[in-house]
Amino acid sequence: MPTATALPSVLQYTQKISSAPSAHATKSLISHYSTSAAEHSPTNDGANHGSTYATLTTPPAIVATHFDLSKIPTAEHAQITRDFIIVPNYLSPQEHDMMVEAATKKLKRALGKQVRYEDGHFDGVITRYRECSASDWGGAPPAPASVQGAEQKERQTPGEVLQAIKSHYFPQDWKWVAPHILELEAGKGGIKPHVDHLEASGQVVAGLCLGSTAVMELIHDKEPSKSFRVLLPKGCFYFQRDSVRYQYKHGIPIEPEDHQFKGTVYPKEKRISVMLRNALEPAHHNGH
Ligand SMILES: O=C(O)CCC(=O)C(=O)O
Repeated sequence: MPTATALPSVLQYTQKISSAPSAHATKSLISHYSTSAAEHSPTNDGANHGSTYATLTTPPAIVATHFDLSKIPTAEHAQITRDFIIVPNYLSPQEHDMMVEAATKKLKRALGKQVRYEDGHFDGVITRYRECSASDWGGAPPAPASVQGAEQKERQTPGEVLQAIKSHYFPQDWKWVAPHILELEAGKGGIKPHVDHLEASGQVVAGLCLGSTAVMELIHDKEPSKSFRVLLPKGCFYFQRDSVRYQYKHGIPIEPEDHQFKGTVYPKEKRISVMLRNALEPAHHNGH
């Protein structure tokens, strides 16, 4: 891409395994992150041709800087970093600003001119926020063949960004629910720990982080002593899936002093996330 920030290749996130197992089978195979030459073969253009999704995992260097797993048994680290993927700097600065502008416009159009922060979700999960759906961002046509898989291409519209995410990280035949824009107010905007509605979407909850750095806390639903935190810098893309999506509650601390990662408090500035969820299909519902 034409900026100094190189977009991360999906291949960095791929583990070398001999075949494409099901998501269930993959759990036992996750043992290392490989940077073998085969994965970087020039014939491999970085697009997700079907088998990549199952083998994605967060590379160790990014785990070291973006995960605090100190309250998770070591034996479970590989599973968590397979089921919570972070791609820092997914967006270039230009793409980030384009997304912020488009999301802000959409919120304004949906909610009127006035900036309005609702005090609490009907179920009390989110505080000081505003949100809307962005159904027309879902259907951007695929990029022309000459640039398909070329993660170097600057994306010009939200639809192109979301389409690139879907085609680079996920199986091509998945269906998606309409993207959702969520803005948290500076200061007291936050999200209480929750598991996303099981019947409303499938095994992936993905987000693009805009505006400011957020700290996400994930707490095991049945064993609350097991929790971990992830640092979500602005411009990152992340997703949770499978064991993390179903077994851990996720949230963003509401109290500014609790918005910390490894001892550093991150100021709670205005933050926007663009959330993507795959549609619930019986074949994808892995129970929990
Ligand atoms: O804003 C985020 O990154 C997470 C939002 C969230 O918790 C959700 O949509 O379930």
